[in-house]
Amino acid sequence: MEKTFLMVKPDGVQRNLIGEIVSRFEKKGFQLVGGKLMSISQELAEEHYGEHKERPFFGELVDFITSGPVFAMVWEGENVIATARLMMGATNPKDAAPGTIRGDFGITVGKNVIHGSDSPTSAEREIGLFFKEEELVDYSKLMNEWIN
Ligand code: DAT
Ligand code: MG
Repeated sequence: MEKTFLMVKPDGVQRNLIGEIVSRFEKKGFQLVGGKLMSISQELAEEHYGEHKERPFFGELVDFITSGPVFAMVWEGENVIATARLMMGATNPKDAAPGTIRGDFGITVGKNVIHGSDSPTSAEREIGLFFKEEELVDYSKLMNEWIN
């Protein structure tokens, strides 16, 4: 089953949005298979956002993501990578539709509440960066029969 890496960013944690965000993915029908509150080191931040190394906002991005705890998660479900991106909304909250997480809770691109993997390749890479194999739990819920 497809898995993705999602993370409530430091602004989302400070604003008490962990529960709201987890709740949206639970209600959608996706399954939480791993989650932890953690601080991101400078090294992990630079690795995670490596694709943006040359961008002018890279320093700001790394400073922000290491500025406070984040809530890192792995979610599982059919098409969860693309669907989670839709549920997050556009990168810049000013372009994110109402009803999406960024559309409902964000205002500026710097502090956009949530991160989500953008492809199967990045999902696998990011899950591996943040979680050990033994931190992911394989289980099934009877509820799945009513969703799929
Ligand atoms: P996303 O988080 O939607 O995958 P991204 O990978 O293009 O977006 O960029 C990663 C993060 O970098 C994004 O969530 C917020 C920040 N960012 C992106 N574009 C920016 C910009 N033009 N100015 C400042 N921060 C930016
Ligand atoms: Mg991205």
